[in-house]
Amino acid sequence: MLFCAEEGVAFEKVDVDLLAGAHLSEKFKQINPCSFVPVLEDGDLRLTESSAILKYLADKYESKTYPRDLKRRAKIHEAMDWLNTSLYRVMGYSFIYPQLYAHHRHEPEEANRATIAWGRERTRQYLELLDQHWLGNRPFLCGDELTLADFFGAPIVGQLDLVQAGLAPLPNVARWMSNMRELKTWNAVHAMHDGYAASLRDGQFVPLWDERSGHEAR
Ligand SMILES: N[C@@H](CCC(=O)N[C@@H](CS)C(=O)NCC(=O)O)C(=O)O
Repeated sequence: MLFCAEEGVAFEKVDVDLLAGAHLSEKFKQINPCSFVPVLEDGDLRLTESSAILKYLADKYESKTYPRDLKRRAKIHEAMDWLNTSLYRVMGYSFIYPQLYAHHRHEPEEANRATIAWGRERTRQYLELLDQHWLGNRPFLCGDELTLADFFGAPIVGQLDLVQAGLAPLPNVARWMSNMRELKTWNAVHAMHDGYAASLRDGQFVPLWDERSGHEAR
């Protein structure tokens, strides 16, 4: 949605109420048997997997953020693959989601706590890699220019808002996220996310950082 908003790609949005389990319904499984959003429908094309959808749209609309040069593209794919298969897997499915969503909780409660403790350690390691290796002192994930990898990665990292985990111990990630949050459509695209985060304000979550690190900073 952020990519489409920034690049002026018009689309019709169909909400799927994950909290009500709409993605698990037979009706939705006809559309995506894997029960995940997002799904793109473009004429006779039905496409799942967020990374594949972004690449398709960027190619279709010849976005500058997805240069055709073979080696630059390879680096964009590398960052997107790492974000999707490493950072997002542990941060989403082993740290954030088991704290938020009933259908991602492990049973018994002790197993859930252990999953979150494991996910917390791994999330910290991966966020430190994002800070020091993937970003370093570069403005964006693949260098000086905003690319598709930033569109993919920043909303993933933004999910830390939901469990009130800040970025204070990660100066490069904090700087990058603050630049991404300056994109002209960021706030509009994230209105629902921000409302959800606000509704969780009184929740008790496992702190990602030790108290001293100051987990308040966004
Ligand atoms: N590999 C899929 C994963 C997508 C994914 O995890 N989507 C989440 C929402 S962000 C979802 O649909 N979750 C369903 C659930 O939590 O059961 C992709 O990249 O599109």
